[in-house]
Amino acid sequence: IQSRRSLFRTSSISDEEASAKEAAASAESGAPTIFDKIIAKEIPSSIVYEDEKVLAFRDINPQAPVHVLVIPKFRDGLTQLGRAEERHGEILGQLLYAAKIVAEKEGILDGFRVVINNGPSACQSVYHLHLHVLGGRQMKWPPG
Ligand code: TR5
Repeated sequence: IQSRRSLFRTSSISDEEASAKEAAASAESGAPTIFDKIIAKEIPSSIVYEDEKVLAFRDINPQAPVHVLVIPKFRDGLTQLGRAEERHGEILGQLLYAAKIVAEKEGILDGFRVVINNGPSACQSVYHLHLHVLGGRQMKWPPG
């Protein structure tokens, strides 16, 4: 039964699993991510909102007409939500509030979704905490 199941698995799902696991493994080293270069403006991005502690920019591979990533400028150990500690409470609140500001700026306050992918089984690919703000189309539930 197990092998029949694997036969029916699409290759894209196993590719996704493999790259998610690879990303998680490299995150263990604490190495900088692509988002550090975006924060340092070494790589251009389409910035929607910025303040002293938070940066919000358009996702390069949008999953909805509005797809913006909200990140802390200082990662401070927050590679993923599952690594959060009590001391991160303030920045976590600021990120969530910035998501609301983004939704307002983008004109989707009446309906938007905020997503955090945590770890390989949620397909997290960049190990610098980020909120996805998605909207501009009808969302479905449950998500995939
Ligand atoms: O999969 P998770 O939840 O970790 O989300 C990471 C997100 O970062 C994905 O939605 C990617 O599309 C997005 N991403 C990856 C890169 C990138 C980006 N968004 C904007 N600009 C980007 N650059 C320049 N390079 C990326 N590798």
